[in-house]
Amino acid sequence: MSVAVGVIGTGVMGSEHVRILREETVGAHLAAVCDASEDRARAAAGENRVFTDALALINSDQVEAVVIAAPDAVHGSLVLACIETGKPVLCEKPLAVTTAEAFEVVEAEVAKGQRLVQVGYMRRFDPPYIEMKRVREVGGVGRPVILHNVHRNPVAPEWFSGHMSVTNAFVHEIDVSRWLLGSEMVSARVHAAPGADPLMITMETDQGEIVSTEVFMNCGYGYHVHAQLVGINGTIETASPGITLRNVSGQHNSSYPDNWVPRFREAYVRQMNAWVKAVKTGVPTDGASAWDGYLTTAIAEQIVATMAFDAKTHFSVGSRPAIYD
Ligand code: INS
Repeated sequence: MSVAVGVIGTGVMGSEHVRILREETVGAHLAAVCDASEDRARAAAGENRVFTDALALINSDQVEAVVIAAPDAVHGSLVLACIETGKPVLCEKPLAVTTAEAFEVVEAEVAKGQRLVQVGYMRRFDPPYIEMKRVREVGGVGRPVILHNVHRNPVAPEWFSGHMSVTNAFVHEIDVSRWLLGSEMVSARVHAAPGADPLMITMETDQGEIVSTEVFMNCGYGYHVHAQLVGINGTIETASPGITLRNVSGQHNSSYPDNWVPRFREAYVRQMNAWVKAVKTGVPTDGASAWDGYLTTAIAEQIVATMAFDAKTHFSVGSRPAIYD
């Protein structure tokens, strides 16, 4: 049986999720679309049902599972509504914008006794990252000591404000570094003035690894995400940006996409298909759980709180409830 999915939000990511559900998802179909703008919702929905009220979509009996791609500020409350109705939800990152709200989501899931939430940290489904994790797990580069991350956007999205380079962009590195290394982040230091671009953030893990990340939201030249894992016996790194190399006019080159969608297209497709499979089987995927989403938001919030001081932040995050083991 095909799962009827409702998508909330029709911005860059909502539109891509709609496309993936229409063209590249096995076992599910698009059933409804919601956007505050009825015209945008209608344009994305095609023949499907249109909503301008997200709660109405979540409560609709024509929707069995929900994808949230609305602005960050409403993620937490919409996920809570999905848990209340008992509907599985794939929520774009971040899970919530405050630690308190993200923890409410965890508590709601624990109270329900059922894992209904997956957070859209899609790098966990990106083939280069998957290969790096596999190599790390089989000891292919020896014990990991450093993970270097580069996270550059050509220009910050127009909806960027405040500390979003941490709460909306760097959250990817918090999540993917935990997942890739199988370690927990224990502290961080930010090497830049508050609000500066780029930021350089170094974290230490509970296994003694160092994770360095440059977050550059206005690098100008293209969308560029790169990671290199340094082990005591060698290194492994992502080989993107491009999927092809060109020889022309005396040059040998590759090109960068404008934003994250082309770079992570395959990851988004794999993420959606894995989520649908989890919805059907009840077995959670390797995607980020509500606990992972909570941890990431908590760490980001603690980094932001100490950015004004040139000091190391030691994270305090509490302990993981058993349903996330
Ligand atoms: C986007 C998206 C991208 C990331 C951007 C962020 O919301 O999550 O993957 O590279 O920095 O603003």
